[in-house]
Amino acid sequence: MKLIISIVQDEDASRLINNLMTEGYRVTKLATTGGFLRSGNTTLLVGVEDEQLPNAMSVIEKVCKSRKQIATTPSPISGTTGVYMPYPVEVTVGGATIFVLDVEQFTKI
Ligand code: 2BA
Repeated sequence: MKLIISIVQDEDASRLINNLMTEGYRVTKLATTGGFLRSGNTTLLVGVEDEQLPNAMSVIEKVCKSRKQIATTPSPISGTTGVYMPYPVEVTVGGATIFVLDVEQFTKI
């Protein structure tokens, strides 16, 4: 058995959950925050049998789109004033950041 940990954009989360559930997967949704942008994203936990992994991954790939986002990160531009200026940078976020872990044990009590 595998555990898919998939970090996706909030905009894609609802459709992804629907598609995964329609295909018979069980999903747990966590509200998470990215360390770099400090904005909300969604982490989905999906436990699957080994043979289901390729199909589950293809569902995620189909739904999750990459997008460009402007991030204003505090940056050390101090000049003579010593003031820190917000510095806008464009980053490409997603489609999905996916970790696949081996599950040692799965129990429901
Ligand atoms: P964030 O950390 O908010 O990162 C959002 C996007 O900002 C990233 O998109 C990437 O394009 C950019 N970015 C992140 N760190 C950067 C850096 N040090 N310098 C320049 N640009 C940077 P994604 O790579 O698609 O990541 C989307 C979200 O997935 C991340 O949100 C984070 O929540 C998660 N994530 C990505 N890689 C991860 C990892 N190795 N471990 C844990 N979480 C990860």
